[in-house]
This record gives sequence, C-alpha cells and structure tokens, in this order.
Amino acid sequence: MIKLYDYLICPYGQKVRIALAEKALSYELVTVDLRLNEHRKPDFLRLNLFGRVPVLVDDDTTVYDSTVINEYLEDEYPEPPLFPAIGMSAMRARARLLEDFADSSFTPQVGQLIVEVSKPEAERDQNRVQRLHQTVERVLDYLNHELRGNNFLAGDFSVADIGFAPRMLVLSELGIDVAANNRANIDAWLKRLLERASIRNLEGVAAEAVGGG
Ligand SMILES: N[C@@H](CCC(=O)N[C@@H](CS)C(=O)NCC(=O)O)C(=O)O
Repeated sequence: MIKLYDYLICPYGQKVRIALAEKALSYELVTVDLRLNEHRKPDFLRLNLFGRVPVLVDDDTTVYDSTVINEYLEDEYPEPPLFPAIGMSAMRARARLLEDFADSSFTPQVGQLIVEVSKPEAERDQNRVQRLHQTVERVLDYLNHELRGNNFLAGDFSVADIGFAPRMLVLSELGIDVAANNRANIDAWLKRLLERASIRNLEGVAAEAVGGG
C-alpha cells in the first residue's frame, strides 16, 4: 500500500498526486500540517531528514523529493508512461530539464507572488510584486515558444507538463492572463492539461493556495 505524506496546497506534493492519478494508483494520504510544524516532528524527520513534504512510502521503500518520487513511480509502475520512451534520450533529457526548470525557476517564484499578494495592500512590496510578475511573464513567453507545433512540452504528456501544472492553475487567481501577449500555444496547452482529471481535480486546491496558503 502506498502512503503519501503531503500538505494539500504544496505544489510539489501536487506533482506526485498528478502522477499517482495518471497511473491510477490508490494511496493513503497522510496530511503533514506545515502550519502546525508537523514536518519538524521526529517521526516525520525519520522519513525525510530535510523535513519536507512530499514523502512517499511504498511498503519498505521511502522516497522524498517530488522529482525522485515520480521517477520511482515510473520505474515501479511504468504504465501509463510519464516519460518519453527509453531510447528517446534527447526527449527524456528535455522532459527532465523542463521539470527542473519548473521546480527551480517557476514554482517558487509563483509561490513568492502568492505570499506577497496575500499580504494587506499596505504591507505589500509592490516592486517585488512587479519583479515576480515579470519573471512569470518571461517563463510563459518561453513556454509558449517551446510549445510551437506541440501538444505537450516533451512529446506526449510527461513529467515536464506535470512540473508546471500546479502553479499554472493559480495564475488567473493572481491576475495573470496566460493567453496575453499572443500566447495562443500556452492557452491551448492549459486547456489540454485541464482535460485530464488528474489536473482538473487540483483546481480547487490550487485556488485555496492563493486564498490563504
Ligand atoms: N524539492 C522538493 C521541495 C519540497 C518542498 O519545498 N516542500 C515544502 C512544502 S511545498 C516543505 O515541505 N517546506 C517545509 C520546509 O522546508 O521546512 C520536492 O520537489 O519535493
């Protein structure tokens, strides 16, 4: 039986939940409430010494870090695949690079924007808000370019799309229009992502993140 230790509004945990849903794997969700510092308790630190969610426990195997967890799931439960096929090395590298880009250069920045706009207006650092908006806009322009003629970021639906999906879902709540600046490819891609139950089911949770996460 798979157990997922997670905090619902965590975008990295959402990556894992998308993968589990795509692979139709059932699991028990164990909520680690970060607001209550449950991630600093000894029992949880025994699972992940870094004290971060998500952590996946599959019988005797404990894995943390969303990217590593999703690679583990791919190895252990290969169908349906969430990576380009073995042998398609360049496309596999592209999927990994884009996932890493999402994790390091998009997801945290959107998170910082959420924190900033959640503050009362008088306490907001407007310069920071503007800088973060610009960063997000640049990423969207880049993705729009990368999606030219493609349905997904790296061949078929993959970990690259999963990496971006959680934060893509909150952009409209932050007043960011994904289709602006002639970004028709990204607009069509987002609609395509939302056709998948694995992603559509996170929509409400994602909005909650902006409301008070
Ligand atoms: N690289 C990690 C990042 C995980 C992460 O940053 N999780 C956050 C919640 S979204 C966390 O547990 N933060 C608690 C802390 O760092 O103390 C992954 O992909 O799983």
